[in-house]
Amino acid sequence: MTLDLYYWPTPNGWKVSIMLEETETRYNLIPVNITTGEQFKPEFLKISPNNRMPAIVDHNGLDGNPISIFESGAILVYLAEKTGRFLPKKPGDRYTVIQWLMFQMGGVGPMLGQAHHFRQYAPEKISYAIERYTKETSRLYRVLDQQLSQVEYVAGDYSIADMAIYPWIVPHEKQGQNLADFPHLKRWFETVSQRPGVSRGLAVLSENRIKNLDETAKENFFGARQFQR
Ligand SMILES: N[C@@H](CCC(=O)N[C@@H](CS)C(=O)NCC(=O)O)C(=O)O
Repeated sequence: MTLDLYYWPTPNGWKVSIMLEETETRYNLIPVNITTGEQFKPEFLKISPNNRMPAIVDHNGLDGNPISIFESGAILVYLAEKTGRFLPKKPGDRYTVIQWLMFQMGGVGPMLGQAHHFRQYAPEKISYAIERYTKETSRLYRVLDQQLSQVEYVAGDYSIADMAIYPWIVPHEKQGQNLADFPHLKRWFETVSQRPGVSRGLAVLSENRIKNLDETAKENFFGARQFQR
């Protein structure tokens, strides 16, 4: 096996497990239990200096040399190039996909992540923050709904942009969203959910899905551990 996937079952991890399953790429799964602090291990930090998963190491990179990559968007582009799938070659189409992938990386991921944080994990209920991120999530859902009223998949054909966005729509209830309010997004969500590669991607280590954070996990995610280095 030449490709190592450093992974834990969260929306950012699923992006890559879905892509690997969709392309039927063989890989060696390396669990990084982020609730117990494995993301801070020196050997993992060499691959992912931002102490976040997912990350990959391809021992047989595009030029035959080993390569390691962190940031899920970069990993998706890399795997699309390696497999020749889900990222069109034609510049117009290619940049439509990259544009929606960046929309996910710069907007959907960070904002919906903050909605999860303030709605569920923050030790105090700060109504300003809850309202701000819940409304911003609704706004981003509306942008997607509008786009999906015109095209079947986010960037036209099914692509890495869908694989990046879909995992973040899975926990829509935790973000205070009702998919019935976004009919085109709902139609897309149900279509993507039915893809066998998506089901296989979501099933990877699904027994370890994070439900409630214990004190150790909270300390690892939000406490001094993040700022020690
Ligand atoms: N922008 C990064 C975000 C990755 C990320 O936030 N991963 C989280 C889990 S979803 C993580 O590893 N957290 C560990 C930590 O906060 O220490 C990407 O898209 O790869």
